[in-house]
Amino acid sequence: MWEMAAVRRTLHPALLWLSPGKFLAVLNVFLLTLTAVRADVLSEDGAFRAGQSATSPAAAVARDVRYLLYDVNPPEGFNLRRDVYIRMASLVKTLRNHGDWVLVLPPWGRLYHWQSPDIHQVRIPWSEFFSVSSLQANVPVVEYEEFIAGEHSATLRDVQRRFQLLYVEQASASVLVLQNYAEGWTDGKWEEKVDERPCVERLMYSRDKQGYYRGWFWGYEETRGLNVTCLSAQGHASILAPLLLNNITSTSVMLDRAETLLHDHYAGKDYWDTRRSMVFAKHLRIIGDEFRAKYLNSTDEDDRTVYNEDWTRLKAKLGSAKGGPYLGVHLRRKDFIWGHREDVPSLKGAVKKIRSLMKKYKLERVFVATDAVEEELEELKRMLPEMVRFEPTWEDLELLKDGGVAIIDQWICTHARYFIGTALSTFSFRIHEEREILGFDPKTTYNRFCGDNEKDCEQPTHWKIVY
Ligand SMILES: Nc1nc2c(ncn2[C@@H]2O[C@H](COP(=O)(O)OP(=O)(O)O)[C@@H](O)[C@H]2O)c(=O)[nH]1
Ligand SMILES: [Mg+2]
Repeated sequence: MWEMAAVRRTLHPALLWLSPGKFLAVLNVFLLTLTAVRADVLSEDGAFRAGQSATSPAAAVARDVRYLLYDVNPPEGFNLRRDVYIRMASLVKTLRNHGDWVLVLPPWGRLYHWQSPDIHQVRIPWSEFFSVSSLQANVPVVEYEEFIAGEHSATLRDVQRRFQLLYVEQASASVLVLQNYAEGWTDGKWEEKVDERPCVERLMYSRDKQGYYRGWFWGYEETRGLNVTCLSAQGHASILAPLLLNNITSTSVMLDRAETLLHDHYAGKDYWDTRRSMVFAKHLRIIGDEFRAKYLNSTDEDDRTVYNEDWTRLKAKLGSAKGGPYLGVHLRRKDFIWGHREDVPSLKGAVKKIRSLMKKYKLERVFVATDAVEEELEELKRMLPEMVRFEPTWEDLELLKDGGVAIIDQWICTHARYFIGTALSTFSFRIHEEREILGFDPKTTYNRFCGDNEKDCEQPTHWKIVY
């Protein structure tokens, strides 16, 4: 890092007096030197001197840091992606037993469900949805923008953007595209394994003229892959550790289709540590809390849901949370009803259940989170006129984005006296976990609607926190 501090100090004045042509030439050499050797420093007079920082211990240390990047199958939604983060955090913890690895947070964007028109929803940093310092208390993470800024000065980065001299070593990774085995399980036997294999699906990366791989890369056009390999993988996330440690030499490695890997230990301590560290961004919690107070007569003191920002200190006793005087409902529609799933109710069936729960728990208010289309929403309002919904104005939506609104919906459902969700929805599952963290009685949490004609309506599983 010292090396770059020196660059930052000297680059700026040196550039000011250079003519554009000369400037570009110098910059070009600068970039090449940085990328190829990274051991050269710019001296006071703007010339290059090689070899200085190669002896600097700080630089040597900095070079030892390795970065794990990942991405998920494009059609997957927000809440499965949150689950994949847990798997990757677990892998990074394993890698950190052998070296200094950092997890790079994949920017949010281009999600299928984020359909609000006219809102720019790509390259969204995690800080818009989560408290990054809370994540960091679990495992070292870095936002993507910080990662590409990395060892390069802000000045240099701006210059690169302006002149489109795009190659940044930091932003290039060996890309490993994970996939299942083409042949499935051999002999019907499950075993954990990883092998380099021909790509099963069409590769979503293509080579450019310079020989680098272009791909989605969260909408960052300057990011490229140095090489792309398909890996068939079957097993828990950490089975990749030996390969990443011993066979891959690039500083940064990206796992695409990371959802292929399973949890190291689902619902174990490490799982829950990571899950608990995924604290929602403060501004979203505040908006949710204000809404609860204003429309649902719900405050943390009355509801015994006092939160601790420091997740490492939040350890609520099971059954201690009371929750606000309202029923929380997550009613997943859209693709869940298009498939005519038999475990999803009709609106009429859902309203009937809602009314019976309100009666049973003596609740006069009901908060409904749903992705229902406008038509269904109108129908729902007709049948359940008293329902309360969080309805952002366009200005709010532009600020919070679809992801922020979804989190606020989840936060409000989390604080309800009683919650009922939709079968197999990861959106509902995340609410279960959040309520578990706050210390709700499991009976008030692990509930789901049944389909109108569903015979065996199995209720969700209670996963207890391991502290
Ligand atoms: N605001 C809001 N968005 C929702 C709700 N239900 C679904 N969505 C949107 O639809 C997406 C559903 O995808 P996903 O997160 O994968 O959950 P799943 O498909 O239900 O397992 C969410 O990420 C939201 O963008 C809801 O109740 N409120
Ligand atoms: Mg989904």
